[in-house]
Amino acid sequence: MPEIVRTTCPYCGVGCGVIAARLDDSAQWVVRGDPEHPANFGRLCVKGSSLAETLDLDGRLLHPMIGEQTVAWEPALDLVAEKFTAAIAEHGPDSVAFYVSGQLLTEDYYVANKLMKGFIGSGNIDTNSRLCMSSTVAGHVRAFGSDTVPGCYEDLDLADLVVLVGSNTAWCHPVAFQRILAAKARRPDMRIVVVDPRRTATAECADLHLAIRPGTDAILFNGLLAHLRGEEAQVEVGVPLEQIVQFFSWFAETEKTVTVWSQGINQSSSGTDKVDAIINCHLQTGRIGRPGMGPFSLTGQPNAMGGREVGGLANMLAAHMGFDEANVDRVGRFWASERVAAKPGLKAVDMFKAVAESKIKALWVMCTNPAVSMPEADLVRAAIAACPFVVVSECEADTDTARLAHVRLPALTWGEKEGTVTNSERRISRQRPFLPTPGEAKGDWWIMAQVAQRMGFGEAFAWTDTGAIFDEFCRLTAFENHGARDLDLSGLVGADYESIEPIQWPVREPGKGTARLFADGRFYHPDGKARMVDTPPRPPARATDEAFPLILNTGRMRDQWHTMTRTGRAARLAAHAPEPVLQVHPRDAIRFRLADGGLAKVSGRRASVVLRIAFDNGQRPGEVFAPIHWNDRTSSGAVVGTLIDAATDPVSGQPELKQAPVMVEPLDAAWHGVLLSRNPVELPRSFYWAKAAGQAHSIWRLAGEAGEDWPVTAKQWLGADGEWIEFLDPNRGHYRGARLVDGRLDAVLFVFPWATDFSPDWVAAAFGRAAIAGDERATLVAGAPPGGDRGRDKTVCACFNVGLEAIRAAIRDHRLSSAAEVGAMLKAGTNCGSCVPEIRAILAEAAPKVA
Ligand SMILES: Nc1nc2c(c(=O)[nH]1)N[C@H]1C(S)=C(S)[C@@H](COP(=O)(O)OP(=O)(O)OC[C@H]3O[C@@H](n4cnc5c(=O)[nH]c(N)nc54)[C@H](O)[C@@H]3O)O[C@H]1N2
Ligand SMILES: Nc1nc2c(c(=O)[nH]1)N[C@H]1C(S)=C(S)[C@@H](COP(=O)(O)OP(=O)(O)OC[C@H]3O[C@@H](n4cnc5c(=O)[nH]c(N)nc54)[C@H](O)[C@@H]3O)O[C@H]1N2
Ligand code: SF4
Ligand SMILES: [Mo]
Repeated sequence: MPEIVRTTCPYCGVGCGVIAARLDDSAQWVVRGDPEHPANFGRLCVKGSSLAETLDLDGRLLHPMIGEQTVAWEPALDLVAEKFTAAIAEHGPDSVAFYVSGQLLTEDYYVANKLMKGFIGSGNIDTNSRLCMSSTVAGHVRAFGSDTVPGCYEDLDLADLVVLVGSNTAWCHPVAFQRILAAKARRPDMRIVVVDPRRTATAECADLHLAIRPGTDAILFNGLLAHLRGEEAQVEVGVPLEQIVQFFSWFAETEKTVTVWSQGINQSSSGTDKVDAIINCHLQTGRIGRPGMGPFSLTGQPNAMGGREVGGLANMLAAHMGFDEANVDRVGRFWASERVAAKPGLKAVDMFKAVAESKIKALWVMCTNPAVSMPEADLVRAAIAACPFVVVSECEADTDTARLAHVRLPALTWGEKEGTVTNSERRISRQRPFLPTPGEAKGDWWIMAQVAQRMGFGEAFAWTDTGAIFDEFCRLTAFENHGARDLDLSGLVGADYESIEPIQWPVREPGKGTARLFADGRFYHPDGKARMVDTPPRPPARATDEAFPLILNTGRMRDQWHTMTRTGRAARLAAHAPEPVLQVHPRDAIRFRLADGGLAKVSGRRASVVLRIAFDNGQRPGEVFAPIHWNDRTSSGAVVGTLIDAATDPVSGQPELKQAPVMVEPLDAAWHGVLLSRNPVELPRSFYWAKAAGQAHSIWRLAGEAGEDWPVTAKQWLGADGEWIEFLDPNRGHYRGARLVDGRLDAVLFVFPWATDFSPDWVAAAFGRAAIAGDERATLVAGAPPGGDRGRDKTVCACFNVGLEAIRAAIRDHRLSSAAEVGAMLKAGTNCGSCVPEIRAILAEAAPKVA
């Protein structure tokens, strides 16, 4: 019997509908876009379309663990309840804390919030959305009186001007970006402006790219506001005046303008003001809530919005209600609890400071990896390690944070769990399970409800399924609402949970969602009006100096998700960026003696990381960029959060993650290596390594400072038994060794005396084979593929595995001049489209030579 399950992608806030299908029990699941889902109409980006490659159970946490001991659920839940109860009894409710995530489902999130704020009676629940969306939440509340996203994706189709600010939409919200490009293809007069210090893949597609000095967005948008009011403005943001004039006049003359922003705005010590500086320009022109126009914050995580709805941020109570007396009373009556928290709790940065100061005696981390993703990650790690009792709910057995836990609780994850998520346009969609429950794993809501019952809050946590939780949440949004709160799901109360179709809140009547708000000029401040907030520009909190002369900007790569626990499983996704690199302008490279492809030590005040240098002309001189994804499981030391001070926005508490002063120095290695192995390898010494997924193996890039006796070292790492084929040139520092077990390739190590982007694709392919023929064995250590070419290339299109060289050759040989022509010839860019901006950049680079 064919099985088909409609669900939602677990990655970004675009919230694409996904169909998982298989022909019968024995077949593999395949995943494709849901043509009927209004967020994507069938499209998926490369991460979404690779989901089926991430479903294996390798490395999953399948049983509760106390320390290193596997235990049954009963003792684990009892211990958690006992430790939290004891801490509360001895030190009060504010001595415990939950740190949760925008990747929890709404039902999970609701239970977490109800338990902490409703029954433990503390506001100490905060979320990784503090690092992500909190400046936008605060900016919305100041301007609108509510945390409301006024518009929807259709506005991107209808706009005549789309301004993308601090958003690498092409890589981070690819399906929304495809929508913008499709609109532009239909209506070439439509314009795209990108405001980003870097020339990103997004900027490659823009009509105008303002590569502003980091942190100057408020100056730019205050200047725009003055221009719109017919006033003079000084706009010194590090770009030529003509470009500013061009942007201002396009904005002034284009009624249908959407301004999209994300982390380049939010992750700032003045993020809330920057959000309001953008909103001010839309309020000034009345461009809000009408088709094709509005300020539009793209949410990052799949359920960042759902978390904001239930009240997962420490400074909100529940369901868009704050901590004023009337709301505390109202929520208390709804939950039938007399202990509802009466004041906000600790925001993420302050929460981990309180952990460090021993004020938090019991901490529960769910569905997030703060040991990697927090600023001052080194201090956060030390704080968690010293906390008397730490619980981590995870689907992975080993993460940088889980390593520090006293108790690890196995959570169901995407494909297994059930609930709802809300995307960037306020659209609620179902996530539905299609895989069997692995091991003893349980839904996050179930785990918390069990602990709540053991803490004595039984009746309030007695649900038997997620549908009942969702219904309770909908009733809370409707409770004594009378139009006073934007978040109103009264039309979903009593709905058939199984068959809920994607719908945008507010839902005041069954089946009737709301695409846009505020077109009527009514907002949620008591007087019904919006507020223009004064937003005097402030520079980033930390300035460069002689010791730390460069600004480190951090963010995302196209094909990885956060700390790589899911995307890191797919070989297809590893190909685009197999190592953590530091992007550096060639001018800075000269200044700091850095070589393209060499290693460098990047230092902040307390810590340093090692990254590979990549020259990039799209970087502004004086600024470098590093990805956030690599962690202690995938690298020897590339956690960029350790370099960043936790300077926060005074209103939102969001930390400044985009502008950190650093020093960069070249790192001379005695040797460089590439290691491929079918099995995990414990690398015994502290040198540089970064690990990536291969098809049937993993691949490590290595480097070390001291020479090795390679035939000996290789066998220490990989095992001396089995059959070894080796090549050694001791004088020139080359070594190549392959280990076969029962005729099958087990591991290969290549060592070079210099840095190289050597990529042994022909050896990688050999891992797929059951046996290696005798005459083929020598090619394993040949240092070049049988054909002769050294096989060095960079994957551009991950869907069809098309490399940079093939695209360059096709452009050159066939005089191709558009991404569409490249697609027609090589298929590159024709599936998910994520690489189209890169193909355009390759075309641009080739253009003068063709002409
Ligand atoms: N591939 C991929 N996609 C993702 C994610 C992922 O991990 N991988 N994560 C998801 C999540 S949770 C989030 S929050 C979103 C984030 O999505 P984005 O915000 O688009 O991604 P980032 O790379 O963090 O940063 C965006 C841009 O801000 C720019 N920037 C830095 N400083 C400034 C500045 O001062 N002014 C301006 N105007 N720009 C600046 C950076 O150069 C960068 O290009 O992505 C989501 N989508
Ligand atoms: N320097 C710097 N730091 C940043 C950012 C930046 O741009 N620069 N961006 C920030 C932003 S916007 C974000 S959103 C954060 C993201 O940072 P994190 O939230 O720390 O990153 P993830 O890897 O998404 O962590 C999710 C964890 O949940 C686990 N998990 C997956 N599914 C489930 C489930 O169903 N239940 C449970 N219990 N666990 C599950 C995964 O295995 C993983 O370990 O990083 C922030 N940190
Ligand atoms: S754009 Fe990609 S990552 Fe985001 S929801 Fe859609 S398929 Fe998933
Ligand atoms: Mo995020």
